[in-house]
Amino acid sequence: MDTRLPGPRGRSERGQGACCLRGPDGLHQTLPFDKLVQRATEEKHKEFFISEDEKYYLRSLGEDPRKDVADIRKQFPLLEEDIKFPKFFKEEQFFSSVFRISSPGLQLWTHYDVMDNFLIQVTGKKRVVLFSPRDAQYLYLAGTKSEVLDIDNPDLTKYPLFAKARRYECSLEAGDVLFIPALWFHNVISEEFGVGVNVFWKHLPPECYDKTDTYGNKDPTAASRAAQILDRALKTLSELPEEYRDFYARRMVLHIQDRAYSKNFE
Ligand SMILES: O=C(O)CCC(=O)C(=O)O
Repeated sequence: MDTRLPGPRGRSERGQGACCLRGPDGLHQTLPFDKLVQRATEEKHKEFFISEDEKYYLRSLGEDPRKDVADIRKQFPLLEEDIKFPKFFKEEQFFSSVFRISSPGLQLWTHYDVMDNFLIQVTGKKRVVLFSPRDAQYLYLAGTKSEVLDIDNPDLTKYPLFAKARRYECSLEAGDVLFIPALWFHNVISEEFGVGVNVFWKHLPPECYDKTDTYGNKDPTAASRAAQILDRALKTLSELPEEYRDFYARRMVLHIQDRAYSKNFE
């Protein structure tokens, strides 16, 4: 069974209540919170949905996941007293705090978020592999995620450039806090049953962020607008015969490199 999950999947509805899980077939199942935690601690289950070695993952959400962001202090008020966020940002920069519970062996695919983030490990061990945003060209991106799922044994015939991506690896244990800067790619594997909390905050001026973003992973509005304009430019280029399209596309790439790449890197 493939234990790598495509990003957040668990859904919590209130601390003591039911958790909603999405199976591979897209169907939703609910499980009482204590049962979810119980199953997440087990490597092999007596009770399961699909297979005895299935993995469980809780990623808490806001009251209305389409409108509200997760704040562990609101959805799990009993834990509020226990939560003290590191004071590295102003209260008004706070975006979300996400409760995460994972089975041993659960792996989240490589992705980036658009906000700075503290990943706080409460219990269990986790391996985190990070890639610089400047290695994005080697990661075969589909949106915010990398298509290279098996980062330890990548298929280099399919993904030859991945060999050039430089990985930074660390191990988190209970009490450790990892700072994951915005745009840094991260791949997380829980080596043991794990409980953790994320804190995301806005380090850019608030107007830069997409107001409809409840997960902290929608690109800043200027980046999305620029991507739309680029799509229009590409459509316009497609009016040309292939040889011309290729020539002008290469000139555009050079123009972008010259005008928009930072001179401070490399
Ligand atoms: O630790 C986890 O379960 C996931 C962490 C993560 O993806 C994040 O911090 O954005």
